[in-house]
Amino acid sequence: MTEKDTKLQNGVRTYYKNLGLCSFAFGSNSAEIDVKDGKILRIRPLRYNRKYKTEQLRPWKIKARGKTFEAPMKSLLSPFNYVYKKRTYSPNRILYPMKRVDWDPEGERNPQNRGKSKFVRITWDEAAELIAKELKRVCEKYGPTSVLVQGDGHGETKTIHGPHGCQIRLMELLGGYTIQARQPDSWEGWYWGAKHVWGQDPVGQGRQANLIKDISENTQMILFWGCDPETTPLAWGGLQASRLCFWFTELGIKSIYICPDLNYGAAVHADKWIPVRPNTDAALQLAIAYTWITEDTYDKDYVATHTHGFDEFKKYVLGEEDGVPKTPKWAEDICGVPARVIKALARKWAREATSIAHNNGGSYIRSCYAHEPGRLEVILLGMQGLGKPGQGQLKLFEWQLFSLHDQNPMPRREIIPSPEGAYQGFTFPVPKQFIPKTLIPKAILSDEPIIWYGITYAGIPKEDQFVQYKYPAEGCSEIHMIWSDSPCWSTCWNGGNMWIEALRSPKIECVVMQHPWMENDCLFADIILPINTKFEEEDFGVDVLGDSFNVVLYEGQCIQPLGESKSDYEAVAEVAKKLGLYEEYTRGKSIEDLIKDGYKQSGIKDRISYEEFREKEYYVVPTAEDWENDEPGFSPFYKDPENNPLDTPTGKLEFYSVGLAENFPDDKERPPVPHWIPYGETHQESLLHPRSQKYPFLIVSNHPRWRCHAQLDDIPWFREIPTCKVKGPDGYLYEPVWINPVDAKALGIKSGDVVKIYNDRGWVLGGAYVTERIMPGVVYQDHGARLDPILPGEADRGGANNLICPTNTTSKNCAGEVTSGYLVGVEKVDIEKMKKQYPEAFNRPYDPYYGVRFEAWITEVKN
Ligand SMILES: Nc1nc2c(c(=O)[nH]1)N[C@H]1C(S)=C(S)[C@@H](COP(=O)(O)OP(=O)(O)OC[C@H]3O[C@@H](n4cnc5c(=O)[nH]c(N)nc54)[C@H](O)[C@@H]3O)O[C@H]1N2
Ligand SMILES: Nc1nc2c(c(=O)[nH]1)N[C@H]1C(S)=C(S)[C@@H](COP(=O)(O)OP(=O)(O)OC[C@H]3O[C@@H](n4cnc5c(=O)[nH]c(N)nc54)[C@H](O)[C@@H]3O)O[C@H]1N2
Ligand SMILES: [Mo]
Repeated sequence: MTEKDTKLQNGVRTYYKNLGLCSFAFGSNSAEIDVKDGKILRIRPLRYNRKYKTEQLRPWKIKARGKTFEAPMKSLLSPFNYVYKKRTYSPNRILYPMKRVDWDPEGERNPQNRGKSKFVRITWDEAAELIAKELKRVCEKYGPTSVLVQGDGHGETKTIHGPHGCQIRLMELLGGYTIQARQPDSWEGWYWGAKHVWGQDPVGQGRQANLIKDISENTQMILFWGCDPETTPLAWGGLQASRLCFWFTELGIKSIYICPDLNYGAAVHADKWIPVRPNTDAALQLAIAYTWITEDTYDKDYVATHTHGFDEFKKYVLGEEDGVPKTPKWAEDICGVPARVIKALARKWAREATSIAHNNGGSYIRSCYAHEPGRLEVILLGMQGLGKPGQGQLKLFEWQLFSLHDQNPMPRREIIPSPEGAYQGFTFPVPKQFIPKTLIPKAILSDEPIIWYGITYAGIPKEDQFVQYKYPAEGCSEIHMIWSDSPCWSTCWNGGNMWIEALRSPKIECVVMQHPWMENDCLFADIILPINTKFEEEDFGVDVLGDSFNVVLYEGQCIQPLGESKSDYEAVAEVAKKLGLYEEYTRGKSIEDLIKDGYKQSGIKDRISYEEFREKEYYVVPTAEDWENDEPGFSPFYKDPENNPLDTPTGKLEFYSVGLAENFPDDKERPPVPHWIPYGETHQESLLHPRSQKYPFLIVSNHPRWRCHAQLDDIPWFREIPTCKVKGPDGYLYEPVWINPVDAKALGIKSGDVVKIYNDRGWVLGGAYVTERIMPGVVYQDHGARLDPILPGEADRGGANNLICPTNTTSKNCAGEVTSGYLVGVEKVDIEKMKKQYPEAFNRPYDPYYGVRFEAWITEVKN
């Protein structure tokens, strides 16, 4: 009997896996996977004390106001985890390598047909040979920097089988490459803005240590400002945030939600919902500051000792700079919040210990000029004494990011284990040539060199934002080949239609994509490699981003790889073999060697032996004994700013940014003191701009309730839910578009109608969902829907609204993405007429449970 057999119970073998969709080896959501007869039976929470004694784990307890909040003894999985077997067995899985029918490396390459022509099955041997040959050819002709590696993105949390960036290791052996540098998309407003007020490298969000205890004891009001604790923690935080919100209410803390939509968190937890027009928060914030200044209700002593440049800020707020006092009435007309509500909010905030809660900040920190509301929020917190008991900026998930203890608001765990020893995916070194992800289409399409500031990786110190970079870099080539393992740029980044144009450019001679599912950018590839899911491989994992405990896992192989699929690590290895670089690529290490390396460098080797770790298959890190002593949030700075300075040029909260003033003195779009900027040189996406006559709505494009970005759009259990998809009159399941009844009436739209959202960058369809949960003048459609092109580069049936979001970045000198809060028009569509107009797009083989069928894209049917 093998070791595995001895663990069978009723024919069921249980495996342990980290099911977060965060990737980069970090994740959360440890689960138990039950497997029977080679198939996944069910997915369940990990029981921490299944193999460890409860007291060994030292489960934390938070006691406040006579009540107790405790660590649960099982992981708090999200719906995304329970359904993941559906994703594994999805009919959209790519099960063998493929080649585009009219891409001939020896003859016509037909780049203009990418996204139109279909695919034909080839063998792994042929695919690896084709890729190796193309790599050699372009490297000889143009140099290795002509290969663009798209090796970033979220995805399955894999370590050895790194979901992204495995090709980087091979390209390094070939002498170089160009990397798509992923800008800090989750945190644009904090990164380009807040950092210049309070430092807080690398991300720009506030210090988190022990904030849950502090808030539980001291806070009277929490502002959930652009925050949905019932939705966005689902992807890799689980349900701890939800539990926390119930706990706050139990304690009598008031929950105020400030957002254009009554989001899912607000629907359950809000004491009050304050609807605000998308990306007009800066006006609201300025009016709050105005109220405090004119009513003399801000903390003057704190401002005197802890901040820099208040007078400059005050001048702007009072209208001494531009003749416009930023009164609540002034703000009302811009942001839609009645002046009396603004005043009431400002007064309550001045009276009560208030914290602001975020997941990552909401879509307004991913909109035009997002650095302005990002900076203003920190300034408001500062005006009331940031760091006083109960006054902080709380992050409701993604704890211990960048392996920092002070990023965790929950009781500290003894260690933050590291996956590094085993990790084979994306690596950090910046190669000779890189391009911010937001600028990739422009870089490819432009005949001139392009310039920007900052390396833009999420973890770079703020001083780098003052350094200018260029493409093509000195001594480097233009891009002629693309190798992507994250083929969802079109539905996830800024201006997908422009990206499609770039993919079809004759400059691009070869496009290789590796992915588990036939989706999105895959449709535009020349060669496709089939990738498997984490259930199909053995791996090493750590769980540190959420929940109650940190966990280290030996992740056994649950099932055999489906079809001919391989992991990304193995797929690149096939190409390495053809180039004679297999040994160098794997450094002679087996998977078992890498698991051992992972264990050795994870930080747990003095806590549990390798044998016991392999026997138990997971290790739970106990709560630190002295966690209650950790100083919460900004308390050290509040108590003693001289000895605990911030990481800013003056060491203080900079209402006037010294770094920005020195480096960009003439930047009207990010001046030293934050401003309300409705439009400017870079963006004209405001209702105050004449463009709004043509496109009279602002769109909110949130992180999807029922997906993780581009992931999970083919889950039948979700697709049945009315807020997941809206069934059109033609039976197609459209991506919902929320419209207020007032607007719906004016436009003659009712729930279930197919609508078109459009602007000068193209149009996408959606299914109308008429509801008062969205404020008038605003429409809401989640981001990341799966592409179903009507006219590639112009129109889409799937509802991938990123195709039509702005192509310009946050502002002139900030290369961040703008993906929400922009202008669109909305109208009802006659679907029968449209069907006749675009018969090819509307007659694709389709299954409501999964979406467009795999067969739509291939010339031969499977089997
Ligand atoms: N409209 C709008 N757009 C936004 C935002 C917004 O708020 N609104 N937010 C932005 C933010 S914060 C983010 S983080 C981005 C997210 O953008 P991404 O991180 O790019 O999106 P994901 O869909 O999570 O993942 C990337 C891809 O990896 C694939 N993948 C998963 N596992 C594997 C694997 O093991 N191997 C391979 N090869 N592929 C795998 C997925 O299927 C998907 O295609 O979107 C940004 N775009
Ligand atoms: N279910 C699910 N969970 C996810 C993800 C996912 O794709 N799906 N993605 C993960 C990733 S990568 C990230 S970065 C985080 C993102 O986490 P967040 O940044 O919190 O997510 P968002 O959905 O962008 O915004 C949250 C809320 O902000 C509000 N909002 C939108 N626009 C505005 C505005 O202009 N002003 C104000 N005041 N409020 C606004 C909306 O009510 C929205 O529900 O989520 C992570 N978790
Ligand atoms: Mo993100």
